[in-house]
Formats: sequence, structure tokens, C-alpha cells
Amino acid sequence: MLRFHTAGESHGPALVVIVEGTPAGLPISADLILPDLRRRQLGYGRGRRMAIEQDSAEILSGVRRGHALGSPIALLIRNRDWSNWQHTMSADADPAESATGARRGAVTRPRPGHADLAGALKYGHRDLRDVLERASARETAARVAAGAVARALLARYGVQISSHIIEIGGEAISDPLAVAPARIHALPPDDDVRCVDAGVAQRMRAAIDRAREAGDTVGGAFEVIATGVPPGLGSYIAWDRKLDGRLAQAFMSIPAIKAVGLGLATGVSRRPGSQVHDEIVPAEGTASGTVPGLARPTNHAGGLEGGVTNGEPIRATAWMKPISTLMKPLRSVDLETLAPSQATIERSDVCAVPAAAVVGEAMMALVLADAVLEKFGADSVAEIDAAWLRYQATLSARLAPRPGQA
Ligand code: EPS
Repeated sequence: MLRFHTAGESHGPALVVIVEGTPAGLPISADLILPDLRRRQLGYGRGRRMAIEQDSAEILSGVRRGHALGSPIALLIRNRDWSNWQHTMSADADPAESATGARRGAVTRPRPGHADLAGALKYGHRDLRDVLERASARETAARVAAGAVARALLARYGVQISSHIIEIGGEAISDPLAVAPARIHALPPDDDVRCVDAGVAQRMRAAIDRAREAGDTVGGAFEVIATGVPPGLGSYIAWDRKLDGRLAQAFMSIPAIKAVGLGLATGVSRRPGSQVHDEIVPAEGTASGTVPGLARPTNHAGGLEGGVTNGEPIRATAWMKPISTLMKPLRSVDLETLAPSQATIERSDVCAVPAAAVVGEAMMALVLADAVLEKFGADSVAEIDAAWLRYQATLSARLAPRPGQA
């Protein structure tokens, strides 16, 4: 089992993540985690915070001489902005006068769409900063670091994960499922919208510019794909072992995600069965996925049937709402007086869909790595290597024609 737990506030000293269950012997280094952290910071429409931060992960435990020990891996991502917030975010009851950063008053006007109001009602906070600091999507940097560890395990077995942006501010590509996985894997990591259609990408940037000028924000959608996934991860035998359900939960937990779909997603409800289900045919030459000798001409199912991977690429889409901090704020109330008021303005992004897609890749990696460990054993990579090879041989044997049968 692969589990992870994050801690940290947006403007506190650092984010922390503990990843438990990494098999012994897996090569791990801080350099391996860095590219994903940097990719999460990119994206057209990001705010000024990303100019301050230069996210990198320090390995505090669980790795020795470049290899996982099998013990919990603790990673630390420092917030460079902390020096501007030491006084506001101090853990001391009475911060020293020497604490750096502005002296900020309490936040009392909840932003519609953010966790501010619901969080204050739940925990009894009077200063909404006590809610928003943890509800902030800054936490996703820690998830991306954990996801990089999961991705390293998957890469060893040929599983590759990437994402592309399919919609921003109403500008969308027409048929995301028709985009070949190889094209998505090949998108340049430093592209600021990571959309396969340059014309649509330009319109997405323009939509973000328009929103910024209007003091508004925009959402969108991204698709995460995983190729090289073996058949047989997850299970149909119990609700909580279905991998589609586990992926949906993981995606829905990303801040601002309001809907998740697999393959055709909501498109399945408008078509007859004959146009939804993916036919099974003998492979002419190479297989379409990882099932030897078989091909699926389409992948409307998004790589999962019955909550089990079927060997085709996994394709998961998430729809993201616009960021809830608006420079031209919506109506709210001041919780101190209950007088009508405008929502608080915090420094924020106009659009974070490209960044959220990188978080989606991390969540996909964490769910798939967990499922791989479940199926192939968990203690050391040597054991997983052996179980993996045995399974490949078993699959070929299961699909061999049976003597005496037509
Ligand atoms: C951040 C995500 C956003 C940023 C945050 C950093 O978080 P939120 O969900 O609170 O809008 O706004 O940066 C700030 C809070 C800031 O000081 O600008 C991220 O992804 O790192």
C-alpha cells in the first residue's frame, strides 16, 4: 500500500509530505522530484506568488545513497514567501517584535467559492486566515512531490503519465479522446497552456487576459492519461477496490475540481451502447494496449471496465471551476458585523488549470502506484520485478488458443 499525508500552510515556513510504502531499492533523488514541482508552478494566468517561490524538495528520511529504504519518505518544500509572513503566521502566541513581514489584520469577509465560510463555521475560526491558509492550493505542491515518487515506481514498469489542457474559459479542443497518447506525452513541459492545438491555445490565453482585465477568473478542464498500464489493477469484487472509484476520489480532492470523468465521461449517456462500448478484436501486429494479441479499436471506456484496468491507456478528465479570489469581488458579509460587504481580496491566480493538470498527474500516479503494489507485492523492487515478469508470462498463457477448441 502507498499512503501519503501532507501538512503545511500556504504562508507558513514549509510544506511537508510523508510517503509511506515506497518499496526498498527504488532509486529516488531530489532531482527526480524537481521537474514536476517546477511544472506545477507554470501556466498562463498564474499570479505573482509563483515569481517568489522556486519549489524544490529536501529529502529528510527514507532514502539513503540514492535508494528508498522502505521506510517513510519525508519531503520538505520550503515557502520562500515565509519571510514576508513570519509575523502573521507565527506559531508563537505573541510573536516577537523582530518577526519579519507585514502586520496583517484578521480576514473576516469570506470569498464565495472558497472554503472560508464553511471552514469558519466548522472549526469556529474568527479569522478566516485560519481556514484559507490550509485550504489554499499551495498544498498541492506537496502532493506533486509525493506523486514524483509514485511516478518513479511506475516508470520502472513502463507506465508513463502526462496531461493536456482541453478547455480554458470556454475555449476547448473538439475531441480530446481523439488525441493520441504519444502526442500528449510529447507536449513540451514548459509550454504555458499545454494544449495540442496552437490556435485553441492562443484563444485560451486571450480568455485569461480578458478575465484578468475584468478582475475575473476562468476555469477549464484537463485530461490525464497513463500508458503502459497492465490489465488487472483494481477489482470489480468490492466497491472500494474499484480503481475508477479510487481515481475519481483522488481527482475530486484536487482543489476547485467539480467534476471527474473517464473516457467518454458524460458522453456515454447520449449514445447507444453500440457507439459506447469498445470492441475486442485480434491484434493485427501490435496490440493496442498491454494485453498481448488483442486490440481495442476505440477507448471510450478510458482504460477501465468493471473498475479494473483493461490494458488500454487510462484517460481521466477533470473539470475545474474558476479560482474563487476575484479582484472585482462578489457580494459577501463581514462576519464580525454581518453587514453586507465585498469579499476579501487575496493575491491569487487568474487561471490555474495547467497547474492543476500537473497535480492530476500526481494523483493518478499515487493511485496507480498503490494499485501496482497491491497486485505485485510491496516490500522491495526486486520482488515486484519478479512478480511483474511472472504476470506477463501468465497473461500470455491465459490468452493462448486452447488446444481442441475452434
Ligand atoms: C498557490 C496556489 C494559490 C495561490 C497561492 C499559491 O492558492 P489559493 O488556493 O489560496 O488561491 O494563491 O499563493 C498565495 C496564496 C499567494 O500568496 O499568492 C500554489 O499553487 O502554490
